[in-house]
Amino acid sequence: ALPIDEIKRLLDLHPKSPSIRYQYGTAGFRTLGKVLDPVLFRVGVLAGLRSKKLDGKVIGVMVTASHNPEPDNGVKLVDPRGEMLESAWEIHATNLANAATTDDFVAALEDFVKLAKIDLSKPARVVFARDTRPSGPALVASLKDGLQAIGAETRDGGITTTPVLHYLVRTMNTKGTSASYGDDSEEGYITKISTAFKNLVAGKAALAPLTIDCANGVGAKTGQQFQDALKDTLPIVLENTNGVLNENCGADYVKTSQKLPPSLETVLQAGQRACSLDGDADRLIYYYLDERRQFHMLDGDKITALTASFIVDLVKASGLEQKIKVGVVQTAYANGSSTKYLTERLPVKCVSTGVKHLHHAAEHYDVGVYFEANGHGTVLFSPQAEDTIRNHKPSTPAQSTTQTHLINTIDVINQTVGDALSDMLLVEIVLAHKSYSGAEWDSLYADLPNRLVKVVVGDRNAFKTEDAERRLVSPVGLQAKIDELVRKYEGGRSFVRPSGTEDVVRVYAEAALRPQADELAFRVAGLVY
Ligand code: 16G
Ligand code: ZN
Repeated sequence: ALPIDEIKRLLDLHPKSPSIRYQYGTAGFRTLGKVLDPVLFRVGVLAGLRSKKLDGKVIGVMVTASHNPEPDNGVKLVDPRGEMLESAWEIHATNLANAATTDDFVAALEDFVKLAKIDLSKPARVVFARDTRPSGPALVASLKDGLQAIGAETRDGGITTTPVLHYLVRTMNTKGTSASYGDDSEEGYITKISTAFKNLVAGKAALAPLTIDCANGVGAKTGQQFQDALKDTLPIVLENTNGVLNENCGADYVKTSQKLPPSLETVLQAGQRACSLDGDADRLIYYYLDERRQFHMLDGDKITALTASFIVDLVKASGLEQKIKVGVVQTAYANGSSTKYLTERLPVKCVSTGVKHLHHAAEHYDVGVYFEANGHGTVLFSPQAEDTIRNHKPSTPAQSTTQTHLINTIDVINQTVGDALSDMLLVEIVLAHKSYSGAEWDSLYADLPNRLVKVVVGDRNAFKTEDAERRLVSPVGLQAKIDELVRKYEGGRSFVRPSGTEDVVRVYAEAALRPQADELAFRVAGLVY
């Protein structure tokens, strides 16, 4: 049975204000850090139950609010293979978080245990970590109370990136099995990835220094570990390592404002490439300054184009073309030029925004490359594809070399979730192999000018979409008006969707020319408002 008395005693230390309603959304619970204390306790209990439900497999809990401002915080659960929490449980997380009183919570818990058929005699194992936010330590203390209340065996991953936490979950669950994903420690993570990186760039021309904007977040810490591990291979310069989190810097700032972080203006030289991480280091945006110090952004779509073609080339050169099919997953936010470029070369699927949709769709390919335009993404190798690659008998020395490259590529990539630093190293590998500068990479295709605006509306739930969020079905009649507007713009495309993380509706527009893209976005926003 549930340890009711212990749960009640500890829960009373974390009372919930009746006026706040929490919601487990696309990125878990996310709001002001100072109102999250009761949520963390309840998430601790839920994580324990999730582990029991899965026969004692390790569940992850990450305390972060990613690219949000410093006062925000959040929490999300990670399932045993390092993937997002099964969506059917999101509603239970929301219910438990909102139970008003101690008695309500215990009643909700008992109902849930019955409904989900959870065997309480099973063990519970949970690993947790947090980013650098000031509200983190107190929230972790609340989480630990929740884990104690349900009797979970815990491991504190400390202060680390979201992708490292995902890696820990996967490695703890596969330890000592044939599916082992590496050593279950942060050092294991750094060693696995940096070793594969070194193997892949061995013999290539010396790499030019790479500047990383760490968003003043936890990526600075992991970035430094890579800096040390790669000191003889890739000179890394870390910027924005301890100022205000995500303020005027970071991947979200760069992608949204389409600008260089002001703090890099004096640091970055013409022709030099650099990249920005977000606050928990699971998003990556590259850029460079041309000779005239003009800023050029290389976003998630450009990363897809670069890395997918690299993998396709390796597969071909290894003689595996018939056995392994590479495909790409994008969302409606993918630049139209990237979709055109990729569709001419590979199967491309468009899905709704949010990692769980992309990840799931990517699993349907032998090798699935997915990046959101905002820079979150990774590459997934199906278990069969991995076996095929590892067991392939090359018929020439050249095939043998590329096969080894493919195997190392698998090890550089964090397949559990988008990982800015691992993705960054993958990009560096491709640039080294192709001898590309930022400009050459950029010239794979030319981005269509685009604009994203947010609109505050009375009720964002009135906006319902279909066709991977590319068309509105409600409010009735609005899509027809958007279509009519879009037809007036050369190369025009626009869509409207409710945000999953903010109380707004987002409008995206692109067109052949910059002023037209801006105008279309604002005119569509005018229709929505
Ligand atoms: C979350 C998603 C991200 C998505 C973004 C869209 C995860 C882990 N993260 O940050 O993939 O791009 O939401 O936000 O799924 P929006 O719904 O507010 O536009
Ligand atoms: Zn993030």
